[in-house]
Amino acid sequence: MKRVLTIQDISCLGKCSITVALPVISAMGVETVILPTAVLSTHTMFEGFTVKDLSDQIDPIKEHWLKEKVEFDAIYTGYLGTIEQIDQMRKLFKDFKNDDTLIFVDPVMADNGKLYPAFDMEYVKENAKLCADADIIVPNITEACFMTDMEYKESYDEAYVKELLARLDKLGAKVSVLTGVSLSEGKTGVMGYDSQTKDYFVYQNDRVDASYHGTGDLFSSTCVGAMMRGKTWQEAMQIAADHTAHTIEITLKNPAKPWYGVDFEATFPELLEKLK
Ligand code: PXL
Repeated sequence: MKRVLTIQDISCLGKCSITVALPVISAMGVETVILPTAVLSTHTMFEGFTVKDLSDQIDPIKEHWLKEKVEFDAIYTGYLGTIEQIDQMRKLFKDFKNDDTLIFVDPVMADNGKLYPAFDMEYVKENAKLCADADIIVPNITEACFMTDMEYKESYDEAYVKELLARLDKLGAKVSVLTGVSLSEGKTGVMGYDSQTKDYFVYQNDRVDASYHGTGDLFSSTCVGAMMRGKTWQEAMQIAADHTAHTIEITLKNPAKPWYGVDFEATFPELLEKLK
């Protein structure tokens, strides 16, 4: 069984980051080790959330694992809290990376043209540097614009997305994938670029007119899980895009109308079906 380390916050209530990655990747048949960067009462879209930074735990936990000679098939980072933690990630990648370790960086920090409340441009710059150490990065358009100093646009064409991918590629990751890319009316999905083969990859599915927190984390977790189950990055992106869209559709049918996260608990059977 493959073993993934995922490093992100625990938002106790909110269905995002670790509370999505751990159940989803585990359910996909992959051992999931967690390293929490902070504990929050809720994700940061709630008002009045509490935060306990766990930066001082990262190095001792890492040292213990090194002593135990633990190895990871993939390291997947998501929402980190501070610049210091980004620096800690660079070191941790070096400590655990071997020729086969997949480094998957989701530079979670912004959406819909805006940075999340906790972050500033210094944080953006450090995240851009972290991308250099990654095999795959999966920013949304907002995060990519911040990291590459490109103007954020709500409506755009393929040339804009390709320019954004070219700029992302310069950050140094092997594969750059933009999420939330809409290349025609009523569609949304991903567009990726492989710096080694120089190939583009586009996948679009029907756009569901709703936005929920944690969908990026569901997408990334599904991708990592699928790659660990032997799918190529392109196959994994397609599975993850379909699975995220399907989960949003199911959530929209919930009469309780959840607002802070998607009903990913309801769509595991379909996810496992997609892995067959
Ligand atoms: O899903 C991204 C995310 C992760 N962690 C925290 C967040 C968010 C998005 O708002 O606030 C704490």
